[in-house]
Order: sequence, then C-alpha cells, then structure tokens
Amino acid sequence: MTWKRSSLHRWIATAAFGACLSFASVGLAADLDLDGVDDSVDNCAGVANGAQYDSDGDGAGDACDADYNNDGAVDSLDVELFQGSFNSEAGDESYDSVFDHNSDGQIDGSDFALLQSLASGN
Ligand SMILES: [Ca+2]
Ligand SMILES: [Ca+2]
Ligand SMILES: [Ca+2]
Ligand SMILES: [Ca+2]
Repeated sequence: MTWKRSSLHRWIATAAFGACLSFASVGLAADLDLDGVDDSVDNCAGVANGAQYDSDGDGAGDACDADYNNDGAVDSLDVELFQGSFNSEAGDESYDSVFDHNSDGQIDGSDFALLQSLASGN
C-alpha cells in the first residue's frame, strides 16, 4: 500500500507548489493584461502587447494609441490621418506602423475598430 501514500504525497506537493505559484503572482507587480509587462511600465496597461511597440515614441503603445497627431484627443483629425493609410501593408508607401495597432503588418478593419473604440465620440 506504499504506492497510495506516495501518490498522496505527490498530490500534496503539487497542490502546495500550485499555491506557492499563485501566491507569488499575487505578490509581484500587477500585470492586468497578462502580456508579461508589469503595469507600472506597460505602455498599454489594458491591452496585451508584449512587444510594447510605440511607433511615434510618445510613451503610449501602438496597441492603444490612436492619437496620431498627439493633440490630446482622438477625433476626426486622427481618422483623416488613418484613412490615408487604410488598406495598406508593410512595405507600401502609405503604410505607417502608428496606424497598425495590432502590429500584423496590415492597416485594416481591425485597426480601425480600435481607433473607433478610442475616439472621443464625434
Ligand atoms: Ca500591455
Ligand atoms: Ca505611441
Ligand atoms: Ca489627435
Ligand atoms: Ca493591423
């Protein structure tokens, strides 16, 4: 009957290890979007963007930065800028990675969806 005891021990060890892991992740700095970048330094704390691309270098990551002209608002002026690169691909003359929010090399509807979600409603 020793096999039973050893499997119980293994179960206890596994459970204890799991508890330690979850304890450790609570103890460390928060990473709400689970992209591996601590929220304190994450340039898009609400969006999983492990690569942290920031094409215009303003401190807000491409994944959550639709204020292309950096005037503090996401509005029709930014939509106009976006339209100039819509439907372009990396390598195209009109492609600019600031508009490529999901960094997939294409500026398309999914990038526009993020622009819409960040627009201040006009
Ligand atoms: Ca993030
Ligand atoms: Ca930016
Ligand atoms: Ca703007
Ligand atoms: Ca894209």
